[in-house]
Amino acid sequence: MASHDKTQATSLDVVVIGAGFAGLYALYRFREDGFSTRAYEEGENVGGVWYWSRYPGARCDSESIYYNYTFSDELLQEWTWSSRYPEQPEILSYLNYMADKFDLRQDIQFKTRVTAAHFDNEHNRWQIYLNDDTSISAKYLITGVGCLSATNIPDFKGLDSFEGEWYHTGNWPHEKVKFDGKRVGVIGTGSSGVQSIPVIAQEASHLTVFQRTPQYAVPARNHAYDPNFIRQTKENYNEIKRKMYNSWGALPFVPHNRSALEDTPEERRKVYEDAWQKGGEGFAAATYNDLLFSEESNETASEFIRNKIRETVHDPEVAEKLLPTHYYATKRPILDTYYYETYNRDNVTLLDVKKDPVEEVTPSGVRTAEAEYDLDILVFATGYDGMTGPLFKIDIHGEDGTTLKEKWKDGAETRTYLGMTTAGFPNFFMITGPESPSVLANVPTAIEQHVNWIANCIQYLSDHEIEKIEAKEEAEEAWSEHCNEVAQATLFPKTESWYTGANIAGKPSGRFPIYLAGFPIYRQKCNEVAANGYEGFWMY
Ligand code: N01
Repeated sequence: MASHDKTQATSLDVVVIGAGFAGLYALYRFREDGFSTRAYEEGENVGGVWYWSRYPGARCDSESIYYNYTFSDELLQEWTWSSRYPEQPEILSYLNYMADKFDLRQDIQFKTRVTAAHFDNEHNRWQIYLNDDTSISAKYLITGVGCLSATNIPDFKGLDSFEGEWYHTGNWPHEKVKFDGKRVGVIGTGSSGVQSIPVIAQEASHLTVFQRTPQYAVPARNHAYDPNFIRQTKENYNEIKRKMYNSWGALPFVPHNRSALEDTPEERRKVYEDAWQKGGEGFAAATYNDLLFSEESNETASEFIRNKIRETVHDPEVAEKLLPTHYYATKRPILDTYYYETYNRDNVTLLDVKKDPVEEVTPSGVRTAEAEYDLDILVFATGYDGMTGPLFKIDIHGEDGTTLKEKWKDGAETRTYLGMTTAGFPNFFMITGPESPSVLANVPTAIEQHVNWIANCIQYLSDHEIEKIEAKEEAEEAWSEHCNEVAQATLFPKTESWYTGANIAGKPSGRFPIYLAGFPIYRQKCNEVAANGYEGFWMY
């Protein structure tokens, strides 16, 4: 506790952790509502995940015209996206533009990590500890730490001995990493691997891909936006926004209102082929309405993609290694740009490390059970300790001193009320927390909905001179049960993924941590709780 002693005599209404999409909007909204607010951000600048993830080929997998804030008409009209799926620097520029437009930087302390937060029962306030050995007191603590900000670097024996360079995609250097003439290894074939592999392959002298689980990828078909399309979009943003807020994933897609099994094989092939040619997230979201519920329906989409892989990859043995077997979209669906085509290059080797596991990293490369691969650069595209990982990086103590990590027992027993609050942790709100739609909704929209709900709640508390709000245990238990029941009716829990925590060695896979009933139902439930005087909460 010595590092917590130099207490700063500063006191605020609200402390926000993070200055990415969530933290920036939270800071804006709470400040607009008249609450003294400060955000703390570990990075040197705004952006959150878009600040850290600078790996080659990094793009978003939601279309840019939807993957933005909708709270400000002015911002919607002023900002123009260049393309359907712009690269990371453009998204980072957008967040910088937003921060400047609303003059947010003056209330953000950069290069500062929140290490701990303790609820002070006597004064009903949070004491928040920073890595510069100071602390600050706030009535409300809001986390905007994202669901995917705790990087996962597998504990490979010998990594310290590696004499080349190594990087994780989620913590990429600001300077360009030069791959030309280098022997490069990429471990991991999720979204980050699938995006970076084709780009790295073009530069490296040789690329070795260490694949544990093959994935389904659908072409992104990125393209520059036509000025007319942009004009129409700007003219119609109100309607687009209405559709987003009323669709399952907070994106304006409407699936065919029928099961994949109601169509003949020929009709189905046409539906999938049209979606494949359009590319993008519509393949999962705008084809059939039961792909995530029926094993048989799911298999029709899975097999369609497997056939595309077989057609694309010239060497049948390599194609075979790339064929996924899990239910399509129960791991995060991936958009790609020439991913499968990359395996037709002479300078690319694909390894199946489920069959031939990585044994250790050596000074000169990677040794698997069967062979040794000499490498100059090793890229970990090995993902994140998702959902609870970013929260567990902060030592958060509730009203009886129990930490969030203890309460949730490393994720096995995650319990929240509405995915925003948890019993025993008063005046504490999580933006896109576990058991909310979070990463299975369009994230900026999910963030706006959460921040607006929390801001209205805090305003209510202020208006009614309430000092403390806390989820009731029975309300939390009911929400967690409901969240899990909804998930169990889908195919998601049948697949091991970062959603379930199965990607992290030793992390227990507990209840499914994402609310799957869809964004409109979720919004309605949140609104009902508020309309009923914050039903399910103790308020003092
Ligand atoms: O991480 P992942 P990611 N040995 O967990 C493998 C978002 N995102 O950074 O599947 C060998 O998906 C692991 O194998 P397996 C998006 O939500 C979005 O790619 O666990 N391999 C897997 O292949 C996404 O879903 C965008 O068997 C190991 C890979 O590493 C989420 O972030 C871009 C291993 C990790 O894949 C995470 O994506 C990037 C080991 N010990 C990210 N440990 C866009 O918007 C792990 N792996 C486009």
